[in-house]
Amino acid sequence: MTSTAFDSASLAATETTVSPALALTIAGSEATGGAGAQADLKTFQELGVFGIANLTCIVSFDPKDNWNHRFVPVDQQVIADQLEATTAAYGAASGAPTVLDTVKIGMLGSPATIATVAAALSDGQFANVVLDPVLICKGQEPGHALDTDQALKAQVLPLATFVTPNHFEAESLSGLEITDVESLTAAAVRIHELSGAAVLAKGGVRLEGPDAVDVYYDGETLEVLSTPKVGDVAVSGAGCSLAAAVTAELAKGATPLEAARTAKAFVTAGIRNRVASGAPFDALWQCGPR
Ligand code: PXL
Repeated sequence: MTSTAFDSASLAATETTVSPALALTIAGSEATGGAGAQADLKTFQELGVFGIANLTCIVSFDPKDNWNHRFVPVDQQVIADQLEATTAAYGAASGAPTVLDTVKIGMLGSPATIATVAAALSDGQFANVVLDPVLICKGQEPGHALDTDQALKAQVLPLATFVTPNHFEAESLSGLEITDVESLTAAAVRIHELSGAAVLAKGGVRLEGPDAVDVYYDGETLEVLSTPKVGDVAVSGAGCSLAAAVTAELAKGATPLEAARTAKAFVTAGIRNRVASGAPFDALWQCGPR
């Protein structure tokens, strides 16, 4: 006989009329469940938000090739179909009791996908557009990656209301070298000037010192968010989960600064409770805060 955590009789008797906040992630699938849409949905669920995922690509790490990414794009029409279905079900004209107005953008992976997604975002249906500017994918062909980076900067960055670049992405988007909190701050200010968005620039384990330092800047408020580092190695899914937690909090009505603070605490707890595997990196576990 199998046992479950739930009592099926009392579950069947439970009914709720609460209409939860909604959030969409437009992201890639990462097959092992650490990053990508899987991390986003787990984060949304953990933070009490009804999660929706529209997939842009499927990434399978290759254990025979140093765990590099094998990247397969989803057909453009299929991406457009997912966006159409989601908008019809939850968009402003859908008649849904709670309207979907918050989206997270994760890995897009190709100029074609960037054009498809930018077109869907440009009608202004989303009040909150959280961009995790995933620029490089291990194992991607460099020429292709450069085209993708340029398209992301030109077409999606201007639509974002909140951006969460990591160390590498913040250097690439700002054109500045980042070696310490001061240069991370300068990069956050520059990316705000370029995009108009609130920026949470992540130093993570990349900056020296005992603390994992991120810088928040929205044009008015500058805040350095700092927590003691949990180990010195980056954990898979930390960036995705941080941006997803920001997204979930914005969907529930938090201010951008409140969302950044909650997301930092959520990810720190998830890193403390990380999951090990046969891969050479651990994965963040979203149930950490429980
Ligand atoms: O963590 C960045 C990321 C985002 N999205 C997908 C990924 C990865 C990294 O592996 O595979 C789909």
